[in-house]
Amino acid sequence: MLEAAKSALQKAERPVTFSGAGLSAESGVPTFRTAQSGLWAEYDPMELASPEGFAADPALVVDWYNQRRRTIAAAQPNPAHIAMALRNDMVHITQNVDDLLERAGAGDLVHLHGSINRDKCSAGCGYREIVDMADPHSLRLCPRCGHSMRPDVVWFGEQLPRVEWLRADELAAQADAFIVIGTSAQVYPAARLITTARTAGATVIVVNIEPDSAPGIHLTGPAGLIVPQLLS
Ligand code: BV8
Repeated sequence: MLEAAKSALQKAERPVTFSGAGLSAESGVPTFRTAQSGLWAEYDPMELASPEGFAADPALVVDWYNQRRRTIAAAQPNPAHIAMALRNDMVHITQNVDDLLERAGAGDLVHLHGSINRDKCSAGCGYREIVDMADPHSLRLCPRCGHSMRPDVVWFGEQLPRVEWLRADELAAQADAFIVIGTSAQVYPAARLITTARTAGATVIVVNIEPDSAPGIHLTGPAGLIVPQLLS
């Protein structure tokens, strides 16, 4: 399977990667759905990553993001991030909000669900700020308009950023190789990109620790081991 995938990639002129939480798992960043450990065990991430959750308890949601920020700040890009960063002939679409691909040196990135290393005004006045991930602010007010600041990520029930979504949809429709790395493909509309690419005739290559029956070339195993073999 690896040889078939490598040969398809060699022929590809418009290869695109599409990644999820499994890409960062080996860096020690918990995947979105792993049971929340310790303090957060009793909370549902789907609740916390939502406007309703933030409205109900903004300080709790900010603390949850800040714990994730500290984990990401202490993490290092793994060999999969580094192998992807070296392939600057590829565009990397990611559902991940961490900055590990940037820290690995990746150039052309499309963050569909925003970035956890930024805060924005919750009232939409446009104010944004880069966050010190190792020592993030607790809940605070927007210096421009006085409303609460919030993480600059896309919550459940929120629209994806228009420019990024349109670009990702276009890339998936034109890709001739679409490499799906570490995602359960449960969240829409992001997951729809896989169908878009497949329908448009791309070779879909799936890298996941779990076997999968969807059409495509499946490379089952950890991204940190397989992605460098695939992309080198
Ligand atoms: C929207 C940022 C329009 C925040 C995230 C019913 C049916 C269908 C859709 C819906 C529905 N009800 C509601 C919806 C829409 C909803 C949705 O899709 N819900 C799902 C859960 C059913 N979508 C939305 O709300 C989206 N917006 O639809 O807007 C709209 C607007 C207004 C009103 C109506 C409609 C917005 C979704 C964005 C949510 N934000 N992240 C934050 O991070 O805090 S989603 C978040 O979860 C991630 O970004 C990612 O997208 C998702 C997690 O998925 P994965 O990345 O795949 O991670 P997961 O843990 O699931 O899987 C890990 C995978 O890796 C596994 O397969 C595992 O086997 C593998 N793996 C693990 N380790 C490794 C590995 N693989 C390789 N190597 C390893 N080492």
